[in-house]
Formats: sequence, structure tokens, C-alpha cells
Amino acid sequence: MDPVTEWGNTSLSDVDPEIHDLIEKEKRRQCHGIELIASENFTSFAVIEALGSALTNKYSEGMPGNRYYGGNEYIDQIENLTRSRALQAYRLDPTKWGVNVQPYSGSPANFAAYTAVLNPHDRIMGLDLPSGGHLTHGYYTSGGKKISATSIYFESLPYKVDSKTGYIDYDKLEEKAMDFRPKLIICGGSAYPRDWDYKRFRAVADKCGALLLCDMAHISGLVAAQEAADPFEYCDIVTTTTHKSLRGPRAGMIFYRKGPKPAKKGQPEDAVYDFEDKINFAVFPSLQGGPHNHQIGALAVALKQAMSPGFKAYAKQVRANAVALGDYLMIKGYTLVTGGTENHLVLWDLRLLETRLRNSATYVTLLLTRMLCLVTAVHWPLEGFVIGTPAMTSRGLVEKDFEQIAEFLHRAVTITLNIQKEHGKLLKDFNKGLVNNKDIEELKADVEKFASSFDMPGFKMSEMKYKD
Ligand code: DSN
Repeated sequence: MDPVTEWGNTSLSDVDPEIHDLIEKEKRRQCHGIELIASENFTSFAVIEALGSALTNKYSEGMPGNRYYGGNEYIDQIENLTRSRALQAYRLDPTKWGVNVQPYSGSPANFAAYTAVLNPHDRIMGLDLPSGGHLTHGYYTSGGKKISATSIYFESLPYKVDSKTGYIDYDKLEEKAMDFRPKLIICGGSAYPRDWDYKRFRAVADKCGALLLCDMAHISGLVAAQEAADPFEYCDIVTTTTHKSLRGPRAGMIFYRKGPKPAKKGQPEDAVYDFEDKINFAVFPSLQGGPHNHQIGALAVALKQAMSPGFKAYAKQVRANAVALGDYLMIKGYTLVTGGTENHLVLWDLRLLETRLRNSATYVTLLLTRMLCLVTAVHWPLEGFVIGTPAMTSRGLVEKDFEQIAEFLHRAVTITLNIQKEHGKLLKDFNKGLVNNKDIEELKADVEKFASSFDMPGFKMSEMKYKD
């Protein structure tokens, strides 16, 4: 056998220069681009340190104090600390709320929550994917093809946004819910620029006898910082990923009510919530195996950071930046779905431009110039993009910087229009105009210069292998 110090303690650059090099290239890409994908963020060095720690070595199926393997005395402390910080970060009373921090990420968290409270073929209602919802909220295509397991194993009927206003149509949701009688209503989504009316959701859920679950993944950082309405006030269960606006490691959490239920007509006086055991059992052994302890340890670190005054200021800035970006785009004559934003993203609608743009063409221009956002299938046939501010705000950008970003986006659209005018709208013709395009090269250089002038959380730019 090779000596342990050789195979086990040699640095990545020596053991695997190929992977090391690709990581260095990825670091360069992250520093030099403008990251506008609403679900992404840059986590801290401390979180990355915990992620890359010896915690990854340990198996710990079960819950703290009740594991299938020995040697979990520190893992138990870590998971318990993470759980208590999670409750604290959202100002939750531990006698009324509990949390499972073992889900590997958001989709497994959602499926575990459904597995806990639903039987196969029970009915669910979530915001339709084309309305800004998430795949795991029961998505199937308009042609009926069941895409998400959440529509394969459960009967799903989506609610939608009003196609004119872009806001959730709560009246229609209520009407549909009263006919469909779902067992679970899901609020929360991936591309909705407005806050959620949880009170209204609760009223609808109560009226049709459904449980109410919020998937707050996109806005969990804003909720922690009290920069968004509080889903815990009205929901029975709250799920989330932890790497979006919360700025932690890639992982998931499921919060659930516990203790006595509020008095209700027709309900026994001593009724209590029974989610805890069901959710813990659904996560393990029903769906997952050993918890990813490196993620859980890193989540504890992120939650500690999320409770700092600095994080509160960050979340405020995320919203202010989204407003600044949106306002600037509107000044340039563009339209935003719902006419603005109340959270971390804007839905940039390109339909009303004089010369109709193809999403794919603009997307190509954005990619080539190092600006990353999400092409939207939202509000189909909308041609446009979901643009988020959490990641670049983590690099210290403020309103004026986001106005500059909006100007870059506008330049990208202008370049796209010019190429289309010269070469035609078909993508194969458009692509011809990309070859040696001076405007694209100039914009790319400006974007890279701008982006690399800001600090980068997680690693030191001065130590990067590829700096330029
Ligand atoms: N990509 C993430 C989102 O936008 O919600 C997770 O699917």
C-alpha cells in the first residue's frame, strides 16, 4: 500500500492536476462573469471549509441520539446545533416548530414532505411551472406528460398567475381548490417577483380542508432577514434549499409545526400536530440514507452567518438592487412582468420590443458576453429572462452597479437586434453574425473588467491560478 501521508495527505493539485485545473478555471469563470441566475449565490470561505471537512467521512443514519452507527457524539452535537440555529434564524419557538436538516437538497426535501403527509394519488396544488412555480410542485406539461415525480405519484392541478397582471390569481386558485379539494396546497416558486399572500393561502387551505406547505427556497435568505413576508405565520410545513438567498451550502431543510393544534370546530380539544415523526421517517429511512454531515455542519455555519447584522443588510441590499436593476431596464423602455419586484428577482419581458427578439438569440449574446441569467418559460409565450440579484450582491454590488449591469444587458439586446437586422432571425443565420463580432468582444471585455473588479467570497482572487 502507498503510505497514508502520500495518498491521503497530498494536495489536490498534486494528486489530480486535471480536476484542480478545472476548478481553477471554474473559479475564474465565477469571478469574471456577471452571475444573475436567481437561484445561485456565492457562499463563504467558512462554509466551504466545513463542506470540505472530515465530516464527509461519517455515517449517521437516524436522528441525533438515535443512530444506527456508533461514533456520532460530535455529529449529534453538530446536527442539534444546526437544528437549533435553524429555528433561531427564523425566530421559531422550539415548542411549536421542529426542523429536519438532513434533506440533501430542495427536491428531496419536498418529496420527503409530501411522502410524510400524503398517500399515493392524493391531490396537490402548486403554482404552475410556466407561471413561475417549481418542477417539484406537481409539474406536468399542458399536453399531460407527467414530468416531475410529484405529478407521477400524486394527482396535481396547478394554479396560475393572471396572464395580464402577472400576479397570482387568488380568486381562481380558490375556485379551483374548492372543486379539486386538494390535500395539500403549495406556495412558493422559482420565478415569481412578488411576495406571497400567505394569509389568503391559509384561508383557501382551510376552506377546502388542505394542509399548507411553503417552499421558500428562493427567498429563504429574505425571510430569515425579515425582508419578505413570514410563511411560518400561516403554513403547516415550510421547506427550503439552503444555497440560494440564504447563501449556505447546497442542502435542504423541512420545518414542521408541532405541539397542540389551535382550537378548531370539529377537532378534539387535545389535538396535536403529528408531522414530526412522519417527516423524520420520510427523510430516513423512506427516501434517504446517511445524512451528508459535511453539508449539515456547513449549514450550521451559514445559519450563524445569516443571523448577523451584516446578513440583514445584505438581504436588504438584494432587494434594493433588484429594484434598481428593474427601474433602469424600465427607463430603457423594457417591460417587467408585474411592473416591478418585491424580492430578489425581476422577470424581464422582451416581447414588446419593436423588433421581436428570439430568446435563444439574446441568450447566446448574454452567454458570449459572460452574463448569466435564466431563459424563461414563465408566462409562456413570454420572451425574456429571470434575473436575480443575490449572487452579485454577495460580491458587494450596490444599486449603481446594478444600473451598470442593466446597461450591459441593454447593450446585449441592442447587439442582438443589430445582428438580426443584418443576418436574419433564424438562429443559424444569427450565428453567422457572431463570428468575429467586435461589439460582442467589446461588451465581453467590459463585463469581465467590471466583474473582476469586485471581491469574491469563498476564495482569494489573488491566489487563483487563472487571474486574467
Ligand atoms: N434551479 C433552482 C430554481 O430555480 O428554483 C432549483 O430548481
